[in-house]
Amino acid sequence: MRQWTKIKDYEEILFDFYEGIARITINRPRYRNAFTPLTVAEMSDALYYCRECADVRVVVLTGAGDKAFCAGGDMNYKGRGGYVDGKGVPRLNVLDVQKQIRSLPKPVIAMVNGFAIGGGHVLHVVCDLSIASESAIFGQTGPKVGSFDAGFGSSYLARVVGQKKAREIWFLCRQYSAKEALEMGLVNTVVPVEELENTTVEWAQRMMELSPLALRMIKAGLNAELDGQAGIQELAGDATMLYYMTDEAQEGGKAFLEKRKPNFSKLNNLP
Ligand code: S0N
Repeated sequence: MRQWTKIKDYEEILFDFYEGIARITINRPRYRNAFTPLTVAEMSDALYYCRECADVRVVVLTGAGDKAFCAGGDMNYKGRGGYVDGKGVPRLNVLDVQKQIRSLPKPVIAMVNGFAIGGGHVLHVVCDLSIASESAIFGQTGPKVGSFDAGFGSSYLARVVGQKKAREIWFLCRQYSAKEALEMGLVNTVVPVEELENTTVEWAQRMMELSPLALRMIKAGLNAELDGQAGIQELAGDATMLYYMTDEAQEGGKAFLEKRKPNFSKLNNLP
């Protein structure tokens, strides 16, 4: 039995850590882990921690209990304009979390057991990898329940499974088995439920043996192709970070502070 250590207390999520892996668990099993504005705010806070903390190398997103990964937005909170928070403000703050997952410079694995439905399905789609139990069930429901996600939930879904399949998923609002999800490339692997956590940890450990910077650049590059100027900004930000590590960039800054002309002549000029 693996010992996960609690990172921080929240009301609607669990957040714990095991040997480089931070695990965020949506903890509303009574509602099939449907998320409220608070759940989403807490996920956002935990993801921010994951970004800042150097000890976190891989993030796992999952749902509590054996019934659901996440059943999307909690419809008890749905008002006009979004899901209404404790102050009466309607929000679609899950969109911010989708962006956070996508731009986190570390791999994020969705560990899916049970239903991944609606906005919960989109959450697994935006993760870098999805590992499903044999009983996992996938699907969008928006057009059936008065909502839709025409952002990553549609466009990135289409990049993952192809345009025809993405349209089928949204236009028919069917549910798909884990086997079907694997066949359409919607998940990376399917394992018996007893092996779900072990497999997820093994995949995370495998990634932690590899160069974190290489994985970071690959993630940014894969995003950049799809995310327009925001994607390029991310990749360019990483390039800038690497440039700042060079003597060349150091010399520029140093020269300015020493009020002299920079001397870039002795530095390597690779072909
Ligand atoms: C998940 C389903 C298939 C499970 O069925 P099952 O096992 O038969 O359980 P149930 O008896 O149905 O459920 C158990 C209890 O859990 C409650 N519950 C389940 N899902 C939700 C939910 N989403 N909100 C609130 N409660 C939920 C049930 O009501 C039940 O409670 P009791 O015991 O009191 O009866 C099945 O539950 C199901 O189909 N659920 C609904 C799934 C769904 O349609 N989700 C989509 C919701 N909308 C979004 O996700 C939108 C996301 C979003 O925020 C967004 C993001 C970007 C852009 C736009 C949007 C947007 O607003 O659309």
